[in-house]
Amino acid sequence: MKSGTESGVKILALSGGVGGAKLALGLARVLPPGALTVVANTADDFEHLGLYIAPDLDTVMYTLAGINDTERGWGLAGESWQCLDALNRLGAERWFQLGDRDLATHIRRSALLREGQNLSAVTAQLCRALDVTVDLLPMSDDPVRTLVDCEEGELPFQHYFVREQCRPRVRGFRFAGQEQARAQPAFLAMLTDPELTAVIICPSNPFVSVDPILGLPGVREALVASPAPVYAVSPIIGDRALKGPAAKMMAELGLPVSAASVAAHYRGLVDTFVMDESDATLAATINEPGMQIMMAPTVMKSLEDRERLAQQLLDRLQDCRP
Ligand code: FO1
Repeated sequence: MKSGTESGVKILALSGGVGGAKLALGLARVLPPGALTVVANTADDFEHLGLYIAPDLDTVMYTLAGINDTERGWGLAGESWQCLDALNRLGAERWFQLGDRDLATHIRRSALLREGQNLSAVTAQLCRALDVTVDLLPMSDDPVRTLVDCEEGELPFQHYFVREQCRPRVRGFRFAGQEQARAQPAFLAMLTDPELTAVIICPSNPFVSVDPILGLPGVREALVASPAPVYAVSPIIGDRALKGPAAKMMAELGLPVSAASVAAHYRGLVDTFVMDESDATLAATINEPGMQIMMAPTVMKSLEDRERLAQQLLDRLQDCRP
């Protein structure tokens, strides 16, 4: 098969953690080499036990490397927890589970960052070491941090998500540092590339995984201006999120819990909104200006499911090409 650059196909996928990583893997497997760039959310990164942790970036990296724990959704397969146990014995907190092998990633990344490399360079180095051939970029090399406004006040994202198990009722979100941050330069260059084939917003949480990326200076404007079609796959099917707290957040924000709310969230930005085929009745009621609806099987349990959804997106792109 011709490589991505030879074939001229250039797909840009925007991803959060688990759900996004599944589609990213499907795309990686059906696209020619070099055709896919994945931009991952880094607003849920944080410093913990003295290390720089990048959960979404790592979930995508481990998934693309085929070494992720598919049951848990995050971390590495076949993990052990001896270091965390030992740290805990020495008085360290253990609410955030860092496995022994996963810790190697955080130790190495933290050291390289301390030496002065930026997150993009470090990510590229880790990906090379793990034989990830897809271009994986952090959304920015600058710090952006999600703060969850909830009944307890403003909580850093991982405190809300992992330590508090998403229990507090949310009122809104703030992305500290977003206005000053620069979108990763290769990401921004792709958005303004006239040769870009398509942008695919993966089935990730629109509020805390995709909005941190879209809100970076210049990104929304570039997406709107880009002649490339923008696809978004709904992470909500029926009245449930495939994974994580998206449905709970929607309800607490006073929005109807359905893919229609996700479509409304992406109004003016997305050309084709992809909904699960089980939501056909709802799909008929969605009338967002400029937005087409595509029905597809979006539940990705197996590798075949991931590849099938990816292939259907590419087939649709092919059909719609002038
Ligand atoms: N999620 C959890 O629910 N509990 C954990 O202890 C946990 C640890 C963890 C360690 C490394 C990593 O890369 C991810 C980890 N996650 C954990 C997942 C992660 O915090 C969230 O899934 C994302 O931040 C939301 O996209």
